[in-house]
Amino acid sequence: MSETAAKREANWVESENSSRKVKRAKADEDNGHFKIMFADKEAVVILEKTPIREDTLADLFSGSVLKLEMKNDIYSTYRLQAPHHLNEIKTTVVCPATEKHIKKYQRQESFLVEETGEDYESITLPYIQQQSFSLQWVYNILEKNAEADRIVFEDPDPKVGFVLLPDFKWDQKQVDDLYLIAIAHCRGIRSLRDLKSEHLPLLQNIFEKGKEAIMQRYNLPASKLRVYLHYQPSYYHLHVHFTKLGYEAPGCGVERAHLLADVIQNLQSDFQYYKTRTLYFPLRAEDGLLSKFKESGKL
Ligand code: G7M
Repeated sequence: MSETAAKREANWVESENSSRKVKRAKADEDNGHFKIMFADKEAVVILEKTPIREDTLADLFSGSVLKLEMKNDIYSTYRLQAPHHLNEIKTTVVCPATEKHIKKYQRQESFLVEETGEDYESITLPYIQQQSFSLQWVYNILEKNAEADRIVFEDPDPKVGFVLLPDFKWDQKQVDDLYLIAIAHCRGIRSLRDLKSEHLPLLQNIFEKGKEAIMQRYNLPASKLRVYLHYQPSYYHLHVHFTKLGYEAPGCGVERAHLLADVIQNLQSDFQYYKTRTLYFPLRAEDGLLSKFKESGKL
């Protein structure tokens, strides 16, 4: 540890219904990086300020303390201290976190990789077969062992069925940042690269029924939705992202997101499209897959 290192400890109180659990949380600060430990297990903790909702504005203005910072002519800036109930921070915890989880959430430079069909077979596939994140959370959802009360829609068919539920990035407090994921019931489709024309009924079913369910539950028409797959995904089990158009969801840029409507059309015109195409995607500096591309002289 460097000379600037500091240790902080706090009680982390978890409350679910009426029960409260207290865990000891330790943060070791080393040159501005925090390593968080819960009960001596390494953890990733993601803290996010959520959007301000229009329906809370009256409460916000009447219940806050305003401190003037500066005033100049018609312009002034303030520090606003909001009441407790409007000052929550959405907190996501991964614990115990693997080294790979810790790297995933660290700020890192990215590099665009060009992957031919052959590169996928010789570099990417062997890597993801050895190194990918556990899919336990996905199976827990499909088997109703977790998040069952959050399911928005399910088609139980083993071939074309799926579960639609809020992505854990969405706190569901406002539709402005709506984010749902549809997880296919069938197993074994790792990513875009495994998709063939035989999967068209599954993809079309997810597209149509997912849009219908979102219209029914959130009153958002298809024209307000961005429906896409990631390549590379973080989790190699087929799932589709549904986000509100206009919300810049992480990973919705052209270098990572593939519109489901395009994926369907591409497979309709060429059943081998995703097996043979060169695909481009960003990888972060410490991603092991990037090292494999470098070792193969591809970068
Ligand atoms: O990048 P990829 O296409 O693999 O996206 C996976 C999505 O799953 C991301 O948008 C994550 O936020 C979401 N996600 C990851 N986990 C571990 C969970 C979870 O446990 N529950 C839910 N509902 N979404 C998750």
